[in-house]
Amino acid sequence: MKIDLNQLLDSNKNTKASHQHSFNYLSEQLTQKGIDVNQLIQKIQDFQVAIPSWALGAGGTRFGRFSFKGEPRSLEEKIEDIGIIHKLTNAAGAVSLHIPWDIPTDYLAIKEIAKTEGILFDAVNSNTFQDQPGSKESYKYGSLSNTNKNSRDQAIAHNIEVIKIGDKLGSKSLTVWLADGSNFPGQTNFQHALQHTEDSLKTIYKALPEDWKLFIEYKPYEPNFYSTVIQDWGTSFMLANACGDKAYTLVDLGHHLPNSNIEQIVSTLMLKGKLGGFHFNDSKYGDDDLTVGSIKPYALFLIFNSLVYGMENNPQNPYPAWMIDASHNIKDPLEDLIQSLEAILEAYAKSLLIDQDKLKVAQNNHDIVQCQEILQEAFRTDVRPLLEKARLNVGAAIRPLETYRNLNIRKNLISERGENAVATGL
Ligand SMILES: [Mn+2]
Repeated sequence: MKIDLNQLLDSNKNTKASHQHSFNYLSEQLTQKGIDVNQLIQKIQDFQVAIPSWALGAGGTRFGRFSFKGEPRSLEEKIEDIGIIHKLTNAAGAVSLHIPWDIPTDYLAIKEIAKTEGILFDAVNSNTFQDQPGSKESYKYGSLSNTNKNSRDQAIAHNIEVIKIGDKLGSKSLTVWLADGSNFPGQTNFQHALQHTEDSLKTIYKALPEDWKLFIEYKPYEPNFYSTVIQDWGTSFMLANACGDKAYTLVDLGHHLPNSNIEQIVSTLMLKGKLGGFHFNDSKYGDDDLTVGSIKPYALFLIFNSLVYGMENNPQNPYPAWMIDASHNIKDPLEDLIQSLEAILEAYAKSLLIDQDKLKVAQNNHDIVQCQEILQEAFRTDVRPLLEKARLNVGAAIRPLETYRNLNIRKNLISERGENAVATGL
């Protein structure tokens, strides 16, 4: 299904007056503070987040999966769904493919659909956390870290295959997340597991095209519950350094133990020029993969403060690759993604409002109260009219979720694809 531009214009007509009213008020307030509102809106307009190919269908838990109606039945339909979100929000201009769940069958056709929808191919993701039908070796006891060389070699070959697939589509980076670890004390030798992982990653790294990056994701636990080989940012950072200049750490918000200071991790990595990728989600207990901003919006704002500071002050760090890594178990996946994008842009816009010069003075004067006031002044600002304006400027929906519902998009997808259409891959 395609969204007609006239439908968007019609929908915007109904909300334009109330948007204009709140935008004028906010714009005047910000201008009085010496903020360049147009520059701010341009930055919001430019911010693009990749949608992973596994996020368009209903996810599940280890207890079960409740499918959502009208799910995309092919990679083509997944990209069409991202196109719908992008038309509404102007913030989802990229797709991140999971291999082997979403291997293109017709590269030219896929590239054409993506081009029509204005979607770029961002990082490609390898999968060595499950055995594929017919595969010779098993990952039951690990992939890149396995004591069995044949399993390691198979996992290395898979990653190199993923690079080749991504290269044909125009991707420029590979994300490696390993499920490798152990469930019980004594099960593995920590040093051997780490050494094997480093050696395997170095072999994959050698296969990277010149202009590619390798992102190494970390996670403290799950699916293994005693130890994980790449358990934290320090291990990832160490491995990235061992690989070389094109290897970076990837931060996934859900991949930390409770109450970890993620904003500090971000700052450290950007200072060292090693934050390559970033996965958004929210969590209450562990890697819950909940809608971005649904649980800890203030933490997200503080993390964005570190990200914005790094983007403005650390030329040694590349522009990070943004992706939403959430799971939609009971919500319409497209509505959930629209909510996540809104939360991301809100946190981004708020952190752009922080008066960095004033904050620096307050920090140097050890005026802690003033430091907090400066941060919270930005956080308390309702920036939604700025987001609306950024969308209105490019012909997207002023209020994407409202428009999604008014246009009956899910109903249309169901009538096109059927009630029982289940997303491939998951
Ligand atoms: Mn992730």
